[in-house]
Amino acid sequence: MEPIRTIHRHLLEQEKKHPEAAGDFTQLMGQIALAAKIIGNSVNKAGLLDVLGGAGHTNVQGDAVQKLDILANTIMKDVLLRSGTVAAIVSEEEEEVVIPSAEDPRGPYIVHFDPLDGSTNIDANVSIGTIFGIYRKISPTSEITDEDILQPGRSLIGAGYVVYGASTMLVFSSGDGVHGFTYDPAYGEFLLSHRDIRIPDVCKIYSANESRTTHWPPGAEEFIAHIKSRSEPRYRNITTRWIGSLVADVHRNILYGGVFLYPETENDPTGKLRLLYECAPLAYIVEQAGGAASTGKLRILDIVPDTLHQRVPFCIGNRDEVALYESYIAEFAKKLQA
Ligand code: P6P
Repeated sequence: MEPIRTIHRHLLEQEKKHPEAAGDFTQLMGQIALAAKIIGNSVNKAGLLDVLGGAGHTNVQGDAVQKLDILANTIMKDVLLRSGTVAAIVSEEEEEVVIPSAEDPRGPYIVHFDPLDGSTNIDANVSIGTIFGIYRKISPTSEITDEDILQPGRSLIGAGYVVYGASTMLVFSSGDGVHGFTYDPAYGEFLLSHRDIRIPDVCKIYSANESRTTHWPPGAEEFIAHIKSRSEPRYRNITTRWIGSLVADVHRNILYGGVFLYPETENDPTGKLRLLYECAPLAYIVEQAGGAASTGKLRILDIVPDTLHQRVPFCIGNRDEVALYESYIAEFAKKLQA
């Protein structure tokens, strides 16, 4: 049996590979793990606390906010802003960038996060998740600038997600592979359970909300029809799975092999999912696991954001299927122009 390996031990061993490291990243990840434990505890008891249901208002996106969204956002903000490791944070639940108060020490990192994604599933006890991405502050002064906040995903120095499901699992990468840690309440620790996760080179699953196919861009529906047809050995056993919870759908597809698709529509011409704190961190993770992520035209990690809450069309999973999706979008765009 592999020796018990806590996330903290893993982080310290990763830190040793970087002689220049001052320990801030280890401290930051430790605080994110703490926030995940606290949020997981509330999620697991949600049915018993007065945290189910709507909070009675919408967020900056116009999405109905759930009470658990607010709780998770408060926990993430409090833990990160007091950690002494961040210069600023961006949250799905915050309209503007948030910086530590004058009393709290600042650090070298910028953290983007979606505190609790999939909130429409909370009341039905379906898996939900937290997503985070970590950048270095790059502007020379202590001021927080767009240069610091609107960095492309290729500048990420770490990213990950927490999936609150049958167990609470924290999956992250700092550029040296993707590793999964499962929370063990007996120890109160995240223990290494999935070392060096690689997306299998089989497309067993496709994930899309097919109630919207008629609104997708030309080529998207034809892509799904291609892989559904099972006309190639690669797709012989393909099936569809749609939880409607981004973290859960992407996590499953990384482990089993599959592709997730949320295209733009005529009503949402830039798609539904957010670049900074949903698509870019997940794209970083999936590329580290051997997969790919695209808008259908652009590599997600190459997009330089224009605004904090920018949305993008999203195709993520097996490298071959993301490339195939891009070819369908390109082919049908050409047909339209002809
Ligand atoms: P739809 C949840 O609301 C979310 O933001 C993602 O977690 C999920 O993948 C997507 O929206 C589901 O969208 O249109 O199928 O409800």
